[in-house]
Amino acid sequence: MLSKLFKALNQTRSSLANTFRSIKGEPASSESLEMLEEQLLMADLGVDTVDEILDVIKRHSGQDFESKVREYLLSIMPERYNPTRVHSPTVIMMVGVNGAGKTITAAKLARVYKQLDQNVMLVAADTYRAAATEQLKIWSGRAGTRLVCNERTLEPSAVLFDGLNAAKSSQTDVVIVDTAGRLHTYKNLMLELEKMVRVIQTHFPDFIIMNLLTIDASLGQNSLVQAKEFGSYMHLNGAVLTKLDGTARGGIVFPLYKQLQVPVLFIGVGEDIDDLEPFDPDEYLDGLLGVDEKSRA
Ligand SMILES: Nc1nc2c(ncn2[C@@H]2O[C@H](COP(=O)(O)OP(=O)(O)OP(=O)(O)O)[C@@H](O)[C@H]2O)c(=O)[nH]1
Ligand SMILES: [Mg+2]
Repeated sequence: MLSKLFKALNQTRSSLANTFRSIKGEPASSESLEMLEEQLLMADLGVDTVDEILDVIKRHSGQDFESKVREYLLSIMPERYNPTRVHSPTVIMMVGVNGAGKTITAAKLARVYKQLDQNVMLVAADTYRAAATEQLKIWSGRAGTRLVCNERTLEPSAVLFDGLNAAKSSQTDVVIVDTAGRLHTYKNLMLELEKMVRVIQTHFPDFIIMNLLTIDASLGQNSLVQAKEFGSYMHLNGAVLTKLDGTARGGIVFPLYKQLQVPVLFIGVGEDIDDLEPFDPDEYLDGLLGVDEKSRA
């Protein structure tokens, strides 16, 4: 059976795999290498990684370079993420720009941890967008988890505080906090996030904090700027790459990790509650390069 991740990488793969195939088994011409370079850059793998891939191909020209390329890519990727290793209690802060997929991913994550028999709670700390709490209420129903919200306050730290207090008194393992979308250039909003993290550190020191940046895969290189900026206000433990199913630009995993040391931990592969996968480098490479396509079909 084809995995959801493999399917979600369909568009990225079809542009890359065809180009790889076209230079297979022959001495690579400069024209074909140029075409490959263009495709790899368009898929967001980043200049350094693309240069290195081209070097690997040149070194193995006319031979089976695919396995060498795969070997190289595996060596520069984040490890497989294992959500079963989550510490109890953990608070996951969902941060990112507007519309990246934070709210839906928060609910998808709640579902992942619930299925691992964790006691999970969602916290609606987006006090800016009118319909945000309503949206999370619907999605917490789909995830089958509890939700803490307070529509009478506009102070996200206050909702966070209430949520963590409730989590503490109910032996909650994983608290997932939805926050408002914010542009990384809005200093006051970024400082507000910093404050929320400080509230946890000061008042709830037992909680392990996991700051997760939600990134829309179709935004391309702009995601690196976002990661850098968010990372200057808070330690980013990892990223969730969403909407991989709707883009041919699935390669941002590489520069995020190589340049900024932000590992992708989860991948969003659709709009349903179950459309979230822990990051697995082997599966990801299968999906990206289509190397094992025949054996999987
Ligand atoms: N196809 C696809 N759509 C996604 C995925 N993740 C999120 N979306 C869609 O992206 C849109 C925005 O999702 P939200 O979760 O509301 O995004 P947000 O970051 O909370 O947005 P704000 O709160 O306004 O900042 C919705 O239409 C989602 O269905 C994904 O993995 N695949
Ligand atoms: Mg939201």
